[in-house]
Amino acid sequence: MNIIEGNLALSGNEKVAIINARFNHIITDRLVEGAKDAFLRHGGSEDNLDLVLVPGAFEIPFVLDKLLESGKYDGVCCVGAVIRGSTPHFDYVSAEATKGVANATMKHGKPVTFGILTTDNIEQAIERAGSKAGNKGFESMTGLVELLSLYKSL
Ligand code: INI
Repeated sequence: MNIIEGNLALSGNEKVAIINARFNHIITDRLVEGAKDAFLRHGGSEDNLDLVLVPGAFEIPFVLDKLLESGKYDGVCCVGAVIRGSTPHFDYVSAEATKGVANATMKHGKPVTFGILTTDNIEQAIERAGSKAGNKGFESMTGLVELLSLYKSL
């Protein structure tokens, strides 16, 4: 059986963007730190890493679409934190962010990863932003590194 899979080694030439939603930035800034750390640890060059800031997770898909359309990036890592409140707002924002990221990814055929937390409360978000449940930004960028490698062999 031929197994086709990516590895976790970047050449240093890959051009990558992180899109970060500023909403809940106490959390999302930690996700960016994790994503940057993963990119550099796997051999990425800081000069080839751009950070694009948007107001909230709802805006991530529109900017993702533009970045992929530009042809400047080999892949994009999306991070954000949608935290449930007392109204249905959470459901709309998280659904649009999820659907929108998937749609833009399918449209452009480039590697994109989803590091947008959707949590019931701030504690769950803190746990996933560099404390007891790890750092989802780091995990999301690590996934992107693997996909960048895999796409070269597909
Ligand atoms: N945006 C988030 O990224 N996280 C949230 O938890 C959130 N909540 O709960 O309101 C949120 N709302 C803002 C939204 O993403 C848009 O920026 C805003 O509606 C303007 O379009």
